[in-house]
This record gives sequence, C-alpha cells and structure tokens, in this order.
Amino acid sequence: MQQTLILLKPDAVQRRLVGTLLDRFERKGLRLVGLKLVSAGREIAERHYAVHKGKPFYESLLTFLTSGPTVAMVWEGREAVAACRVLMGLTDGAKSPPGTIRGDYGLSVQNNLVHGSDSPENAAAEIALWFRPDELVSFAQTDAAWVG
Ligand code: D4T
Repeated sequence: MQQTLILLKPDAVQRRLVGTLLDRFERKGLRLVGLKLVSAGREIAERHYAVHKGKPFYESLLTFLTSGPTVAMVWEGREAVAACRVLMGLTDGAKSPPGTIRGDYGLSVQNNLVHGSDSPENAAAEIALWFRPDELVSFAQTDAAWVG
C-alpha cells in the first residue's frame, strides 16, 4: 500500500485550519499512520526543500517553514501520492480550483498551507526525513474493503 508525507505548514497551524485540513484526507479514505507537531529547524527545512536550493524563493521558503509549528503526517492508501496531490490542488492558491485545499483556503504561492510528496520515491525519502520508523503505526482499518 502506498504512503505519502503530508505537511500542514505553519500558515495552516497559525490559521487554525489543522482540523479542517486533516478532515479532507481522512474523508477521502486514506489511513493515518503517522502524526506529530514539529517545530522545524533550518536543517530539516533545508533537506526537505533541497531540490529548490539556488532558486530565488529558496531562502524565504526556509524562513516560512521554520517560522512556526508544522503538522507532519503520513497517510496510506491506494494511489496515496496522487490522491493527496489532487486534494491539495495547484501550487498557486489563486489558480487552484475550488474544492481543493489550496483553492478553498488561500491565494498565496508560498503560504499554500500544505505539502504533499510528488512521487512514491520522494515520499519514502521524505517520510524517513520527518519520522523515525517507530513513530509510524500500522493497523487494519475496519472499513478498508469498502473504501480502498
Ligand atoms: P510542495 O512541495 O510544498 O508540496 O509544493 P508544490 O509541489 O505544489 O510546489 P513546488 O515543489 O514547485 O514548490 C515548493 C514550495 O515552494 C513555494 N514556492 C514555489 C514559492 O514560494 N515560490 C515559487 O515561485 C514557487 C514555484 C511553494 C511551494
């Protein structure tokens, strides 16, 4: 079963949207296997956004991600990576369609509320970056046969 890393970024926490946004992933039928509140430091932020190093927005992106608490989550399910990207919407909230998280709750490119892994390979690396193996809980969801 596929897993993906989802971050509810500092703007989501500051705007008291954690419960609202977590609900979107839960209702979709995904299974929550990891969840914690993290005050991300510079090192984890640099590693998480290493692919963007050198881009004009890189430094402000790190400042944003380290500016307050982030909720880190691992969600599991059929096509979890793609399913979560669809729930999130486009990078730019202003261009993201209604019904998506970014389309419904923001106008910003940088303060776009949520991060989701963009491939199963990156998901594995990002989950290992944000969680220790013993922080992930594997369990059988009783309605799995109906939603998976
Ligand atoms: P993440 O990686 O956070 O899930 O977002 P996306 O996958 O949708 O977008 P991305 O990797 O292209 O960008 C990562 C992160 O950088 C911010 N950003 C992006 C920014 O501040 N300015 C920019 O011009 C771009 C392109 C937003 C998300």
